[in-house]
Amino acid sequence: MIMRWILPCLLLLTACDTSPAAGRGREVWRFAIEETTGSVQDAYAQRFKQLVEERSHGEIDVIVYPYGTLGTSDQMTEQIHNGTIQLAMASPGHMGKLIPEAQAFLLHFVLSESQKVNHLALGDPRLHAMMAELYARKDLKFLSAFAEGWMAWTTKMPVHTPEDFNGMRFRVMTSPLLMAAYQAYGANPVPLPYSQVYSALQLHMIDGQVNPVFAIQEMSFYEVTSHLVFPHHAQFYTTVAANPDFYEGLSDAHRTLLDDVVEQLHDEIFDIQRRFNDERLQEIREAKPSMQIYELDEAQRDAFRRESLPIRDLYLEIAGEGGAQMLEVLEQAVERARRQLGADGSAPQKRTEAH
Ligand code: 6CS
Repeated sequence: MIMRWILPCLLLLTACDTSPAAGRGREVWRFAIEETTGSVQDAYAQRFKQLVEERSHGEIDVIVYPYGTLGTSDQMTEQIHNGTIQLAMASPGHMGKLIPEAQAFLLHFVLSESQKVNHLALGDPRLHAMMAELYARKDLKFLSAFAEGWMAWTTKMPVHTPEDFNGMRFRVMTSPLLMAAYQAYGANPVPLPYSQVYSALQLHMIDGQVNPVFAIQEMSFYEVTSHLVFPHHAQFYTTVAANPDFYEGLSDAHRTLLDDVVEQLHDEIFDIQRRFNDERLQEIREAKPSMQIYELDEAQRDAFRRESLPIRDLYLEIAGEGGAQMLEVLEQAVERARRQLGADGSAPQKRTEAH
């Protein structure tokens, strides 16, 4: 609670040179991420910092705040709103409370099995335009969105069928649709902030959680679970958001610079997340040889897919007309990307190499 007020005040006091007005000398752009140092979001933010600082020839300093320094994801969104920070990662897994339509990206079995197809689809300009409109209504500037890899389950017991979730206390991010999604499999979903997941697993308050492999490794979730399961049901998807007054107040040159960097990073981060997820899976294997690591087969995935379908109706109920449009455009984008990339993109890749 104290941090909630003291930190923003401190940032305000030290932000005298962050005025967006042109010609006031050096600017400071504060960028909060929802993950720790060494994560995919950190790689994004560090590269963003490097490119912005280089291209502005010292006119802009970017300060990256890793998860934990400014509070939870919800608190970071609040800080973009009140302008104490200029930029932040904002994942629909938490943001869905504020923008229900964004929960389309949390639905299971909507995406392709091919990461290339998903990357192309998730970059669809129509999706970005819709997100921009929704964010603007909530007084946020939408800058970009990208996937961070396949979501994987780490649990204390084997999971092959929806019945295996029966009664399992399963941690999800805090958006309501995620709770419903795991209730549909029979689990007892427990919404918790990211920072509390490890200790909740360690203290047996929960039996499992879901996150991409790089996060499972760096947050040590594998240490306190025994099974790592790849259902390939969803990707971890996040957005980059800014304070709208900050964005509008930038000089034309700095706004263009920001837009260009964000555009460039969209493809760069795709390769980075693939590398991180592949390398970290190997690290988990080496650090804990007893970890049971497996993929669900097609029949098993079908069973989960069937159980997940009613959640689409719930999504449409929660997210209304805008949500229906978002889901339709997302499905069309996936289909179009599948056709565009052909067999190469749409053929299931050797999955353990393509997380
Ligand atoms: O599970 C979570 O809450 C978090 N997981 C990742 C990979 N990034 C940020 C998010 O808050």
